[in-house]
Amino acid sequence: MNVKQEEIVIVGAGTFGLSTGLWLLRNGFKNVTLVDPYEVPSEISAGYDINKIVQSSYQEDHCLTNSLAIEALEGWQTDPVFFPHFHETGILYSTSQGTDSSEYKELLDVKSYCEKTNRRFKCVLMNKSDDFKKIVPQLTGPLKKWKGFFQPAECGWAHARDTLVSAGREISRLGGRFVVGEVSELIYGDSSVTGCLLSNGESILADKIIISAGASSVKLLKFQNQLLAKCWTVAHIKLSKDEAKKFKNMPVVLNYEQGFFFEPDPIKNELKICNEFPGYTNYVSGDEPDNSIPLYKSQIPKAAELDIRKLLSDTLPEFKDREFVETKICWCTDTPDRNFLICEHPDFNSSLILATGDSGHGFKHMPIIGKYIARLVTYGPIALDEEKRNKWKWRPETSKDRVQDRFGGDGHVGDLHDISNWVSKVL
Ligand code: FSA
Repeated sequence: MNVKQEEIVIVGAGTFGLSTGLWLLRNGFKNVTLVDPYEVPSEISAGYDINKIVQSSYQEDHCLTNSLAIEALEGWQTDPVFFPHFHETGILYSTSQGTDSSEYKELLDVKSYCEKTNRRFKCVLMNKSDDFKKIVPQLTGPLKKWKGFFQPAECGWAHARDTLVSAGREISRLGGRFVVGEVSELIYGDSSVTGCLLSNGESILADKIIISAGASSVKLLKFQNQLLAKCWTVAHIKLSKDEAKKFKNMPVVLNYEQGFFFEPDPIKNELKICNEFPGYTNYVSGDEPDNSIPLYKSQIPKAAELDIRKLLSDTLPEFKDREFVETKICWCTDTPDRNFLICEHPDFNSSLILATGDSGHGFKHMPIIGKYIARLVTYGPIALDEEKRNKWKWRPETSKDRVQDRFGGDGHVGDLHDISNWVSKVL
């Protein structure tokens, strides 16, 4: 059968799933079905959010992330599905940890990589709080010990939820089908996966199944500890119309160890703030990575509230006591080395494709990641260049050497079971 006539089922209609559906249909596939427990925009997708950072420079040794992010940037700037949702505000990178810290070293590495890649702008180094205030006058707090740099263009933020909606619409327009349902298990044939079973008892048959269920991927399959589901914390405060006006087009303010925030969204005037820390797991049995399962909650730990208010005191003190109108935890899934897991599963003769392991930096790649997943579905791993093939391959042998690779908090990954004090939004 012509591969483009095959029945393709995509499990998970979030960032990777929608991008995959979009690119399969753009490439001429005729029978593409996306299954998710929720309609687009799926409220359990990490992309179900007002903003996500769109970065286009990393440290030089993250070269695959760098080249992909630059390619994705073009998608954010030119692809009609994506560009209406991109805000090229620039990003202010910062740390308060002093010039000997690993945070500062990373920041300088990012800056020098950015400068080396011949962009159409100049980065600005900032050594004291007044330097920051010149560029972002909205920052009225003490910015204690802040140092950093400003990348004025080719980066910013995307309206994440609207991007999911936009991709979903285009998929429908191109003939893709959405099924609202929870996949409870995969259906196995002799040496292939032949479909999936939904929790309502229905089944969907497929020639190929793509698992793009993000942190929930571990519910469907053993990943031999390659994936570790972890969550981070999000809060919103509401600004008045007049307050919000002052923030229009403000760059993303990103402090490596304290967290980040964005200009308020133009409809609800809500400003999203996240504190930075190494994340929380939710181990349901034992503490092997395969056993950390997402738990969705519209609350955040008290410790996260304190860190978010501390960031506000340091940057926007007038809002440090403003009530939260939204609190939630957002799930990602880390591979041991933070490269994605985009490959054929080794045991099922090309019928099972994995497109997961976002590692906390998936969203910005949404305009282009599906292009590579679609190539893998169409032609097999040979269609990926060697670097992608190696970095994204099935690699359980790496699961013993996990990089932690996050700043902030107490430097350790916590577990949700140890949290007794939770904070809710005001109703
Ligand atoms: O552009 C970026 O890579 C920002 S990722 C945002 C974030 O909250 C991380 O700061 C956090 O450490 C985790 O990876 C989830 O995503």
